[in-house]
Amino acid sequence: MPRALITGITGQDGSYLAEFLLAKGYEVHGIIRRASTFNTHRIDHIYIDPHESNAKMLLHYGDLSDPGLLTELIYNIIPDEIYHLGAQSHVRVSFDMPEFTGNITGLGTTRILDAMRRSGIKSRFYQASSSEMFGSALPPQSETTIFQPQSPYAAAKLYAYWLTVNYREAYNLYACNGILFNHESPRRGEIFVTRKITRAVSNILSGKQHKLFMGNLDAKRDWGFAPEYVEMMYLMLQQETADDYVVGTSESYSVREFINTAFLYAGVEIEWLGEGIQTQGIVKSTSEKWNDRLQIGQVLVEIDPRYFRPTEVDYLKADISKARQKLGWEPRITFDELVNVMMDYDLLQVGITPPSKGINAVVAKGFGWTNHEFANAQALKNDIG
Ligand code: NAP
Ligand code: G4F
Repeated sequence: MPRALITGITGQDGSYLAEFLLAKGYEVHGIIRRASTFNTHRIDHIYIDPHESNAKMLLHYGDLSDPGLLTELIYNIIPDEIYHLGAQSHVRVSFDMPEFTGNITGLGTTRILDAMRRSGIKSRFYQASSSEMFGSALPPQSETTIFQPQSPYAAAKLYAYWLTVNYREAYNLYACNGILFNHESPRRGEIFVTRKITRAVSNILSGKQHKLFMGNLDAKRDWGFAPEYVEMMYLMLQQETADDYVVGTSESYSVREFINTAFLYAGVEIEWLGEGIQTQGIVKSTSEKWNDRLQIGQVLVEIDPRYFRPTEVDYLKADISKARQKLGWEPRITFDELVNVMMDYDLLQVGITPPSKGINAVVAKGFGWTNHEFANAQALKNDIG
């Protein structure tokens, strides 16, 4: 039975990857941080008590700041594959905590690679590199684009990227960089922009929130569906030789377009007034359902400069030619389907029956294994089976 070790197993990607590898028959080991409250909600549904003979997911306490422990874990587990996803992953926060971000997001990778080198264990290694490393480089960005990082997070990821390349060349390790563009899902952390928007739309429609306060509306991102992207992580480690790959959709949309699409799916048309920090998103029209809750002209979106970044990444759009050619990568979930599935989930959380077009689309395209998010939703049970 193949054995994998995942750092960051409690995160968005770690949870999907764990599910994916368990379904492939792997024994999955994950490193989790001790917290004063439970932080395992994304993996609770796949957890089986280790005393049971069918328990294939085993969790170990650890931290990326602790090299001795990482070495011990790798030495004892002897994983065939290591997926290094753990990081301080928020770009805005990295400006507030630059040194911490360097320590965890940058040096964390060194600690794992060096644990592999010192223990002599020949695991295959995946580094969660990021399109954020391209920074101000013009789109479309590919494996050969020159990196121009614009944040402490991007600089830390770039250091980790080069360490991965260096250990591959210096010590002949099977080590890959997946340079992944933004990928989202109902499990996305609540302070990343997509989830902030889908939660806010749902909260506004249920009367729990009055307005959505935003930063830069004009930044453009190449947004894909996270469960698809973890399949690519796995594929990168199954090749004959280790290499680095860009993974994205090759389509790009602005934050403003994301907001429009999310509101519209729920039955609210947004019109934009003003410019810069005076920009406002108001209700242009609504479906009948919201007549008693929203008024035409009501302000739903405003700008709060607190959410601006000291330096911004304006435009990310992937050139996926290499992954397409060598890994057979073809993104399956469209931008609209992604927004829809996130909206379906967040509407359910506030007790609103969602249109369900999103969940039906992802199930129809073979992502039935993401269904647990919707398992308690009576309204959807008949649809998703
Ligand atoms: P995420 O949801 O923020 O998850 C980050 C994970 O890292 C969590 O499990 C977190 O644990 C863990 N972690 C943080 N600090 C740690 C530490 N000191 N020691 C051990 N574990 C620690 O991130 P994600 O969206 O799943 O992304 C996964 C990886 O891909 C990250 O490295 C991210 O930078 C990178 N990436 C993400 C995207 C994207 O669009 N999602 C794109 C490119 C690259 P807790 O749960 O305890 O906080
Ligand atoms: O959702 P975001 O915070 O993601 P960002 O900065 O692109 O980083 C994410 O993707 C990277 C891959 O490129 C990952 F490496 C990284 O770990 C993370 O997953 O912000 C997206 C855009 C930015 O331009 C930001 O300025 O949305 C803009 N934005 C506008 N208002 C906002 C907000 N972002 C957040 N988080 N909150 C706002 O209110």
